[in-house]
Amino acid sequence: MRTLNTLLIISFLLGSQLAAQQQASPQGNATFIETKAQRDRRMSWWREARFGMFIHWGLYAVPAGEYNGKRSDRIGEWIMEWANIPRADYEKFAGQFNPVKFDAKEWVRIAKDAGMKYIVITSKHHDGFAMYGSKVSKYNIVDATPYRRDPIRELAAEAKKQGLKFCFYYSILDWHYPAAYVDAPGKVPTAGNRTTKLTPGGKEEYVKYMKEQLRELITKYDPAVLWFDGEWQDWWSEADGQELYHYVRTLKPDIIINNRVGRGRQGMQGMSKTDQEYAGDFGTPEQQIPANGLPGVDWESCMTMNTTWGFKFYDDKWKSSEVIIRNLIDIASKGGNYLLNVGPTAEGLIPAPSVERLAAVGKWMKLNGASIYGTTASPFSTQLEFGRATSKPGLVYLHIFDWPTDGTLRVPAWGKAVTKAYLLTTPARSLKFNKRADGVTLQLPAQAVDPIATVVVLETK
Ligand code: JFZ
Repeated sequence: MRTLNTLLIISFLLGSQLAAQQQASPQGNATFIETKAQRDRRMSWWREARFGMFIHWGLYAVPAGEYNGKRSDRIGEWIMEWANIPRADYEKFAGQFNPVKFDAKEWVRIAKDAGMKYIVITSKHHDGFAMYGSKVSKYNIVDATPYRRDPIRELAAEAKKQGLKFCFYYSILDWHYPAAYVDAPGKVPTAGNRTTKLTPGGKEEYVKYMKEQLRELITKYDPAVLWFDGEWQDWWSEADGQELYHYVRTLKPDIIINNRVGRGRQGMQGMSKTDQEYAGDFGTPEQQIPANGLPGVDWESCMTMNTTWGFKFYDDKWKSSEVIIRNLIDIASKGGNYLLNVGPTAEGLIPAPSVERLAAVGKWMKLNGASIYGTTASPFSTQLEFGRATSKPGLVYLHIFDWPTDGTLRVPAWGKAVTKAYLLTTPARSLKFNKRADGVTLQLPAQAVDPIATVVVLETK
């Protein structure tokens, strides 16, 4: 009955934006009513974008992976957990957080030049510290740091100015909220932990707090996506997730919300379970790329460039530009988005190795972006031996990772006839091709144009 009432209120509030047809796909929302056409419209910018920047920035950038001389292989933004730091001590990082070198325009330029179409930044991570000027908690960058400014306001304005979508990460797990405590062997009760407990009555109070912060975030900065996290607490249920999903969509009907709002996520693999409908619009594989895409399922792989999300000054295990570019292609060929992370320093700088790699991706995207943006998954039934493929109506893009030594590329059949073939960078020069029973062969130049990935375009009918 409560659900029915809520639905009636929502339908009333949103009027014709919502139709009375329940979405019933694995990614459907048990919580919000819209037609497939409405959902497709809401998701369209995100599906076309294919590539975004994740930014993990918070107080953890101050210790930068070292506490009392102790370092760890663990991720930097979890230092309050792995170094067992009591709340009162962790709070002291706020007094040392003064990112005077932060330059919103430069951050957005770095993302844009890399070919990224959206930015997702941590508004509040597990440590509970708000990176924006929050009125509901003094534990925020304006009120608790010498910086006294709101970098999020500047970043949101700059992203919009430069034509990128601006989005928020928000953690449900909160190590700083007074009602939250840790009950684990060897652990300080106010330190960070994978899971927390809440004092009696604490949950209602905390949910109210989250909702107030989310209202601030949505009304002040107008984010295009809300990327929840930290949902794996035993005090957080799927019903809670659905309710929160509903709340956020009510504040901004066309917003997009990830599946970590509820309990549908299948671990780090990240896709939603299919035994029932779960809250959330897209799956969130973490540090991995699914072996295959799933037709009709929206997903986004988030990945680091080294081995941490939040800045650690000694993490130098950087992925090469080649790996990063091929990951982007691999993900697009499976119908997903790539959310690639940077972890800025406490001074407000994106680390130079990240900037260099993003510039290399941008150089490739400038020439080859047509084979990524607005594409859908590979039309081939098996993975190609030489690389990957994406498609658009009437077009197939082949991404060649391994250049054939004899100059002949063997492409398996996929049920369409090729009418023309050329390299994406030289469309005026056609490539010779031969139709065969089992597909088509193409005559390529002797050398790869780009050893990371050369793109061949096939026009089809
Ligand atoms: C989460 C965060 O914990 C992490 O700090 C980062 O923000 C990443 C993008 O998302 O990663 C996870 C998710 C789940 C678990 C651990 C880390 N888990 O279930 O233990």
